[in-house]
Amino acid sequence: MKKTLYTMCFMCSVRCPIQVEVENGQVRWVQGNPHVPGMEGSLCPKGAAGTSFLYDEQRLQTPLIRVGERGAGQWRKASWDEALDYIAEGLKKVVDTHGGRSVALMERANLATHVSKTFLKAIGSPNHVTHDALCKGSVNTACRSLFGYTDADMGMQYDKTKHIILYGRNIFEAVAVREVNNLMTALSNGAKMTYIDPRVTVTATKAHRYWMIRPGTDLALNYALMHVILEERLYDAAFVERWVEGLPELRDFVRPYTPAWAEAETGIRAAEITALAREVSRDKPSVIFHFGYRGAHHVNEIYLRRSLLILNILMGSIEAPGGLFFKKGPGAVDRKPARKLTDQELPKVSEPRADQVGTAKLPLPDPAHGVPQSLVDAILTQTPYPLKALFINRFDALKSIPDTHRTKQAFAKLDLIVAIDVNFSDSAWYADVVLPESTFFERTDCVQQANGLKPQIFLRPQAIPPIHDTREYAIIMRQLAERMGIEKYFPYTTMDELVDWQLEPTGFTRQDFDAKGFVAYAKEQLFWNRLDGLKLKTPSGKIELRSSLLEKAGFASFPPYAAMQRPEGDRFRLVVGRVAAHTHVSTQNNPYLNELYPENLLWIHTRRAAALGIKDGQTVLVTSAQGQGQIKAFVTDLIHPEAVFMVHGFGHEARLAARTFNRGVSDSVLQACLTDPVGGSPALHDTFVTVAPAKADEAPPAAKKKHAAKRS
Ligand SMILES: Nc1nc2c(c(=O)[nH]1)N[C@H]1C(S)=C(S)[C@@H](COP(=O)(O)OP(=O)(O)OC[C@H]3O[C@@H](n4cnc5c(=O)[nH]c(N)nc54)[C@H](O)[C@@H]3O)O[C@H]1N2
Ligand SMILES: Nc1nc2c(c(=O)[nH]1)N[C@H]1C(S)=C(S)[C@@H](COP(=O)(O)OP(=O)(O)OC[C@H]3O[C@@H](n4cnc5c(=O)[nH]c(N)nc54)[C@H](O)[C@@H]3O)O[C@H]1N2
Ligand code: SF4
Ligand SMILES: [Mo]
Repeated sequence: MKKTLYTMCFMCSVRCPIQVEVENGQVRWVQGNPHVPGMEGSLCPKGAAGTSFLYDEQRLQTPLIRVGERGAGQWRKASWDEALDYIAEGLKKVVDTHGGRSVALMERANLATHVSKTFLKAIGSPNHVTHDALCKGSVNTACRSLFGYTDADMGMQYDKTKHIILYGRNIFEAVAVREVNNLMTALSNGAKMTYIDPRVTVTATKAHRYWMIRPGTDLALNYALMHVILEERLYDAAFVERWVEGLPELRDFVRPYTPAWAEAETGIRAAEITALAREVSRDKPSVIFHFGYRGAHHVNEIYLRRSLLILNILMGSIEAPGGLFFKKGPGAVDRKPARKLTDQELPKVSEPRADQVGTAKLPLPDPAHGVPQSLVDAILTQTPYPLKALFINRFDALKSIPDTHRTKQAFAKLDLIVAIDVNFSDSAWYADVVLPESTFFERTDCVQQANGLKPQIFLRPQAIPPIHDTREYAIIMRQLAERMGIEKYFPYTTMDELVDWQLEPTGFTRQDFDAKGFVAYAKEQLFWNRLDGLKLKTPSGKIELRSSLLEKAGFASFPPYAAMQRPEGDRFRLVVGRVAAHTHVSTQNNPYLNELYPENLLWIHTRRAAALGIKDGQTVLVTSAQGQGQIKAFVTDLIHPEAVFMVHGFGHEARLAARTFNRGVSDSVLQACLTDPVGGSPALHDTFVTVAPAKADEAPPAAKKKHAAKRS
C-alpha cells in the first residue's frame, strides 16, 4: 500500500513543509512540499537525512528510569505507566514541600509550547523558559524597543529584495530552505549581496562584496554607515518624516562616528564603507539589512540589533516590497487563529519568575520566553526561592547554555530531572527519567498558525505509527496532568481531538489540509500602506529610535560606542556557528550526517598557527577560564587572526549516542555565561581562549572540565 501525504520536517525547528511517500508502513521518500512557493521539492541535507533518523536504532525507544548515579548512564527500561507514576510521585513531593513554583520547564519553543505553559500554570509555577533568549533574545527586545512588536512578528521579503546585507547571517550554511530559495530568486533577478564576517563562509563566496571584519566591531561599522546616510541625506525622507521619533538625536549621536573612525575599529576601508552607504541607498526601499540570527554574541548585543533595524528604517524598507514586513494574522481578514490551551481560563500565578525577568535585574527580556541562563543561576543559588524539579523538553540545557560545568552544578541542586527527547541528549544522560517522544514522522502535532504576508495554517499529521514505545508530548503531558489532578485543562485524549479543538474557531477542518498540507486565510499578500497605515505598537505610535521602552527601564537609547576588549597576547576570541549538515546539538549522531561531518575543527589563522607551532590537522588543546578540550586544527587564511572558530554542537557525553560520543569539543564547556542585561541574550563570543599543540601523551580528543564536575 502506497500513500502520499503532506507534513512538516523537524530535523531542525524551521519546520519546512514536506511531502512524504509511505509504502507498506515505511517512509520511502521525503521532499519539499511542491505546493509551497520556495519549497518546490527542496530539502536541506538534514531534512534529507530524516529517514536515517527515523530508522536509527540509537534513538530513544522506551521510557527509562535512572538506576546509577546521575550521568553514569545506568538505566532500567520502564513502561509508560511506571515512568509517569514515578514522575508524578516525585513532582507531588516537590510541590507539597516547596510549592508549585519550585517546578521549572525548559524547552525549545515548539508547536506544543502552549501545552507546557498550561501544565505549569495549572500547578502554580511561573517558571517556563524557552530557548529564545539563547538564540535571539536581544533581537526580540530590539524589535520591541523600536516597533512594539517582537522579531517573531516580523519577516523579510527575500525574493523581491534588490540588496541584502548580511552580518554573519550565514544564510547558505545556517539554512532555512525557503529563505535560501527565495534569496536565490532575487539574486538571479540581479539583486546584490554584501556579506560581512570574520570568516570566509560559503555565503561569503557567493557575495558581490565580502568584508572580513574584525570580530565584535559590527556596531562601529553601522554607526559609520548611519553617519554617511544622515550627513549625505541618503535616507527615505518621506518615510522617516512620517514615522520616526528621534531622528535629530540619532543625527547628533552618529556625527563623530565617521568612516575613517570605523576603519580603525573594523579594519574595513573608509572609502568602501561610504561606497556601500551610497550604493544601498540607490536601491531603497527594497533593501534588507538582515537583523536576525547570530543574535547572541556580545554583552551589548541589543545595540547592534537596534543599529541594524535603524538602517532598515532609514532606508524606508518597512512594509516595502523586498524589505521588512510585519506578519499579518487572521485578524487582518476578520478571521480567527487556531486556539491554544493557554486561551482557556487558567489559574493565575502571582509568584515572581525565578529567572528574574520583569524585575530590576532583567526588566526587558520577553516574559513569554524568559532567560534560560538566568534560570540556571536561580537553580544554582536556590534564590529567590527553592527550585527542585526540572522538565527539559526538546532542549539540551547542558549543551545549549554556556558553561556546562555551571549548569551541571545547578542540576545537582534538583530533586527531579525529567528529559523528553528523541535522542540521547547530554541533558537526558544526566536526567532521572527519560521520556521518548515519537519522531515527527510518527506523530500528529499541534497546529502551526503561520502568520506572514499571507496568514496560513500548517499541520503535521502522523505519516506512520510509532516504531517503538514512544508517545506525543501533548499526550504525555495530558497523562501526567491526570496523575496530578489537573486534567481539566487538557480537553483531549488523542492528538486528533486536540487538533480539532484547536482548529474549531478557524473555520477549517483537518480534511481541508489533505490537498496541499496547508490552508491560507487570504489569496493576496497583505501589506500595510507604508505612508499612512502602519499599526505600530509603541507608546507614541511611531518608530521609536529614542525608545521609551529602554529609557523607562533606565537604559540609554544611544549609549556612546564602547570598543570590545581585544584578545591580548596569545589569546583568541572564540567564535562559533553552524554547518549545513547539522542542527545545533541534535544531529551529530545521525548515521548519514555523522558520516558527512563527524567532528568539529578549530579554524585558526595561518600566521597565528605558525607562531604557536601548530600545523593543519594537528590536535590542539583549547583552554578558557571555564574549561578545555582537544580538537583538530584547521589552519587557514580564511579567518581573521584575532578569532578562532568552531562549529557548535559537538563533544557529546552520552555514551549511548555512540557515533558522536566524545567526538570534537563542545563550545559550551569553554564559554563563559555572560548576558546582555538589556536584551537577555548570552554573549557567546565574549570568551577568550588559548590554543596550544596537544601533548602526545595526553588523553584522546575529548572535552574536559577544568574543575572536576561534581556528580550528584
Ligand atoms: N554554546 C552555545 N549555545 C547555544 C548556541 C551556540 O551556538 N553555542 N546556539 C543557540 C541557538 S541559536 C539556539 S536556537 C539554541 C538551540 O538549542 P536546543 O534547542 O537545545 O538545540 P537543538 O539541537 O535544536 O535541540 C535540542 C534537543 O531537541 C531534541 N529533539 C529534536 N527533535 C525532537 C522532537 O521531536 N521531540 C523532542 N522532545 N525533542 C527533540 C534533540 O535531540 C536535542 O537533544 O542553542 C543556543 N545555545
Ligand atoms: N544547518 C543549520 N542551519 C540552521 C541551524 C542549524 O543548527 N543548522 N540553526 C538555525 C538557527 S536556530 C539559527 S539561530 C540560525 C543561525 O544562523 P546564522 O546566525 O546565520 O549562523 P551562525 O552559524 O550562528 O553564524 C555565525 C556566523 O557569524 C560569524 N561571526 C562571528 N563573529 C562575528 C562578528 O563579530 N561579526 C560578524 N559580522 N560575523 C561574525 C561566524 O564566523 C559565523 O560564520 O541558523 C538556523 N539554521
Ligand atoms: S531547514 Fe532542513 S532540517 Fe530544517 S526543517 Fe527545513 S528541510 Fe528540515
Ligand atoms: Mo537559534
